[in-house]
Amino acid sequence: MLEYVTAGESHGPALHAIVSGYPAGVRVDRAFLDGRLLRRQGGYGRSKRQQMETDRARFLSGVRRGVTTGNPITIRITNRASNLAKLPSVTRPRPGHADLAGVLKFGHDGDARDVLERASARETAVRTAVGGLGALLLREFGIDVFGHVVRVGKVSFRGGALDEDVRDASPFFSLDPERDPQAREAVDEAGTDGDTLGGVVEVVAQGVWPGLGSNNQSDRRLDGRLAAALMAIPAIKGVEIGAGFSVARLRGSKAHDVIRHAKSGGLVRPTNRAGGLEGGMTNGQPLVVRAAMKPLSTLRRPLESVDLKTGARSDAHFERSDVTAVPAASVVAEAVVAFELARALCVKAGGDSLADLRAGGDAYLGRIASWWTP
Ligand code: EPS
Repeated sequence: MLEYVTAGESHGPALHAIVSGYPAGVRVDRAFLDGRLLRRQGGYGRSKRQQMETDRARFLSGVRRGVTTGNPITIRITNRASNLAKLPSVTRPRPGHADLAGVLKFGHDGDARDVLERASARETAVRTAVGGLGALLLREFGIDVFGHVVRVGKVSFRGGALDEDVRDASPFFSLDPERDPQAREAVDEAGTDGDTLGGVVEVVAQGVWPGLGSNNQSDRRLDGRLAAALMAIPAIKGVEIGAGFSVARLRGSKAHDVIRHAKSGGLVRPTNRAGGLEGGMTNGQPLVVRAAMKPLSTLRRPLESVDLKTGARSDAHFERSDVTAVPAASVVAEAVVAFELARALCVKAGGDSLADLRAGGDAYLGRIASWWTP
């Protein structure tokens, strides 16, 4: 079973991930992975920390001569800003951050430093590398996972063709260059006010086989796994699949995607309100998921809090932070979706190696070819 754990503090020496169950025989395209890490560091509204880091994935196990071996894979990303021992105590918890709940949970004598070091979204760097491995596996099967930003604060971006060049040229990783200046203005205004902005990201996966995930057990439903993976990105407060919350307003007759014979053979779904998932399984349509990110909780103009050492009413702690990290969240969301899809594909096609996966995949796709083709 494809799975991973991560370790590392935001200002410790490095972030690590161990990925197990990854098939042998996949060429590890370092430029592909590092490109994603670089993209996660980008986007308008990021703090100076990103200028201090140059995130690169190094492989300490599970890869030989650039190809995965089937052994557990260890990834390391070095932190350049690794001054943990010198950082001050944090006794004034930030509303919205892990600080308060973490101190109550772990103790730490009223100091949230150890809590926030692990809660920091810096950890998503290594999750992006893990998801990149998922995306590499999917790419072998012509499955493409594309993340972009659809809202920053009150500015919504119109959708367009899923064009990497357009997205990557946008300071917000949007597909709507006309609206980027509006978003830039909103971020500048929030920054001047010592405030922060949230937004919404969307991930679309194309070429996905039907039948990934399962209706059979709750923990194998892919909609549930995707929602859990997306909600587990720091600051994500809501997840939608396909038409999402808006489908609740519709009658059943308007909510579902009818099934028709395609002229070219096979079946066609003229709409995709289900977002490519029915019954906890992919249905062969593009997968469409969205995640809503709250505004970051570290405010230069801090909110009201209480000093846990003295008990006095106090302004919350401030340390360097982004005005917005929604563009980065779109990269992380893309990564976690890719990992979940890769995991589900390994379950469906079976096999410890890429060759076995191909054989399993070919047999399956051959069996359903009169109904669905990639
Ligand atoms: C982040 C790195 C962090 C923060 C941010 C995300 O770096 P530092 O703490 O050194 O400034 O900029 O984390 C948060 C927003 C947070 O609340 O923890 C990163 O690499 O994404």
